[in-house]
Amino acid sequence: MKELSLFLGCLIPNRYPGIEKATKLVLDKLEVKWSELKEASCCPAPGVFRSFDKITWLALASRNLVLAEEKNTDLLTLCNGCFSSLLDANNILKNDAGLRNEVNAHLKKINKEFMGTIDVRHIIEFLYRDIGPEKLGNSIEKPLPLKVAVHYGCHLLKPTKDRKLGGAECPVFFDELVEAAGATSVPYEGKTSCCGAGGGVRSAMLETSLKMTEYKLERMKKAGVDCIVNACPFCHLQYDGGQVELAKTGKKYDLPVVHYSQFLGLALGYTPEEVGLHLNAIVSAEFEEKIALIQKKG
Ligand code: 9S8
Ligand code: 9S8
Ligand code: COM
Repeated sequence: MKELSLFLGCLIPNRYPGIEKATKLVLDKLEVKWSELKEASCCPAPGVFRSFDKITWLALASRNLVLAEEKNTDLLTLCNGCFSSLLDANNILKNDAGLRNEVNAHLKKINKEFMGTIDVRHIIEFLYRDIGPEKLGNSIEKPLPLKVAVHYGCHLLKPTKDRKLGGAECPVFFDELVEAAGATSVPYEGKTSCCGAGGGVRSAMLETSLKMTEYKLERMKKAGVDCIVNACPFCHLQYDGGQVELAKTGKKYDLPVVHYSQFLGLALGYTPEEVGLHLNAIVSAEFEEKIALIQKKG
């Protein structure tokens, strides 16, 4: 495996920089070699660009892929949308000479060429396949005995054929990582369904997207969980900001939202503030106290 370049995308630096910080802390602690990917652009968001114009999507994605090729590193994404866009574009361009030539004609104008020499990873997929739940479990310093609603998100799972993570109906890999941190992944109805944000739904039809979020939140709440753990800053935003939007219509959930990098960071002994939980819209003093207590004891 090559070393990793961090691909942050748009949402993490702009909305939830704590996810970036937590990821860096966690990678360093696990002694994973990484570096920044300078001059990257939007991946671009698959649900928007890919749906409207395939060549524009591929051209923009290929530029990001080439930046990693030039460093001879694989790309590590922390977002399902970025993973989907870059992984799928990389596979298409590696396998379709016609599209590759078309895209390379665009890249030539900026003196770049797609070669197809690197792989695209997702932090969950990387931790699961390259480190593994068992080894990860052994490095946990402060096991978190919490009840968790795991939210996979659509683009981490589908299309399944290139993701090397098993099927999309009853996935287990993310639950295993959450349990490796000492928590219990609680089953709930509609677990693999969408948070409501993706595919431009949040931007174009906020009310519809919030209905989908409400569907999920109701079922998570009913399952009696302490928090939601996700793998994608867009899902993170939808659950966190969505709860604020839903509260305006009298629906209160107060469920803390945690990206897995942050969750793992807590289990490795970093404080809620160090992993950026205070940057969420929904800040639960009760949850943070619980973590502090666990960490003091553990
Ligand atoms: S970049 Fe621009 S909008 Fe976003 S975060 Fe993830 S998907 Fe890729
Ligand atoms: S789920 Fe459906 S399209 Fe997606 S991955 Fe992140 S945002 Fe939430
Ligand atoms: C969701 C990304 S993670 S997109 O809105 O479908 O592009």
